[in-house]
Amino acid sequence: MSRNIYEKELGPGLTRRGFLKGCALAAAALGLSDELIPRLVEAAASSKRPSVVWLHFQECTGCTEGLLRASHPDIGRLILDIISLDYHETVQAAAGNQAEEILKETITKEKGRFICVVEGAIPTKDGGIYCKIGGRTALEIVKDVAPKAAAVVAIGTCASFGGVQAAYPNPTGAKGVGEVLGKPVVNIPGCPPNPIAFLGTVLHFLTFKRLPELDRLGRPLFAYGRKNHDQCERRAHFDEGRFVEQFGDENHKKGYCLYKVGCKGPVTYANCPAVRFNDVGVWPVGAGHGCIGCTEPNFWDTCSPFYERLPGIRVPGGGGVITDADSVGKKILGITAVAAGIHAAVGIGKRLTKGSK
Ligand code: FSX
Ligand code: SF4
Ligand code: F3S
Repeated sequence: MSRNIYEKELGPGLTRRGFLKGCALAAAALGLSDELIPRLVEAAASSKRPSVVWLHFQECTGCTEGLLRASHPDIGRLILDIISLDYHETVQAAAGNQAEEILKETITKEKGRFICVVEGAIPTKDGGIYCKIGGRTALEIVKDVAPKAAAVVAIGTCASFGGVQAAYPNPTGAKGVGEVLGKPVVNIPGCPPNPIAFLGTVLHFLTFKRLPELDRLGRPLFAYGRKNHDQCERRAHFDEGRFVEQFGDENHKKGYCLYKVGCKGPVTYANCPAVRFNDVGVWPVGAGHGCIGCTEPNFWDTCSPFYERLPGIRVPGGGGVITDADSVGKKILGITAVAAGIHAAVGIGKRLTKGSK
């Protein structure tokens, strides 16, 4: 059964076992009680799959790679089974005028019903000339497509907040989708994001006919409601003052806390330790590297240098409070201001849920 444009690449469809496994993972991430799981499975199995138009702008395509080519085939397959991926510039077979025709046709035929997924930031400087597809700027495309959609999902930190392109000095004036549109969007940040955050959001939408609850930055609370630091398996070491002093030392080998070698888990809202990545169940800190805060707005500026410790964190075990507000500190302290600015720009909140029912 040719159900979407990616079918040929992935081979035969999802097995029943894989389908249920993917649903169970999404249900766990969403924090659903056992009684609600059959409802989610039923919604996922429904033949009414929402049409998805997936736009690519300034990015590395890691979000698509992470989602669809994950070494977690069940997740990738399930995502493709519950949506109708009608336009996706990276994976579609169509090219040139034919591709542009498909886009036009889909947004006309599915107006008010399709989901617009945006991957990548949008350059706004000099009329947006730094990213063009089919003769139109990213700015023109997103302003044409997004208002016709039932919901807009920004996938990855680039689409959510500008990402690496928006890092100082942001030569192309790159911005996130919500800021460019001046209206609420669902942000699924991460560089790249965990596929479960996207899958859970779509399944929530299909099951309950509304988007999941969002935080003030438009991020689904089920995935971004808690700090990595509060769910980290190394947290006991932090609390007891046992730290890696430098990469490769004895404490690193023992799996101690990575705070002193730059981990930004204490200021990063994500569920990486709980959900982990791929079939092998790893996440950066689990693999011995500090979190660099990739789900946070402007983390390239605010969380770097990545190997310097966060200031202003109470360090147990005699370490005291790191008060030397060096460059990292000043930038980290700026996170709240930046976040508040974005919030004001996109006005995320209840309106989104209401508007997309
Ligand atoms: Fe950005 Fe997506 Fe980072 Fe890349 O395409 S969030 S650069 S991993 O993957 O947009
Ligand atoms: Fe885990 Fe990093 Fe927090 Fe240490 S600082 S407990 S490694 S999240
Ligand atoms: Fe990103 Fe930190 Fe998770 S770097 S992938 S939010 S551990």
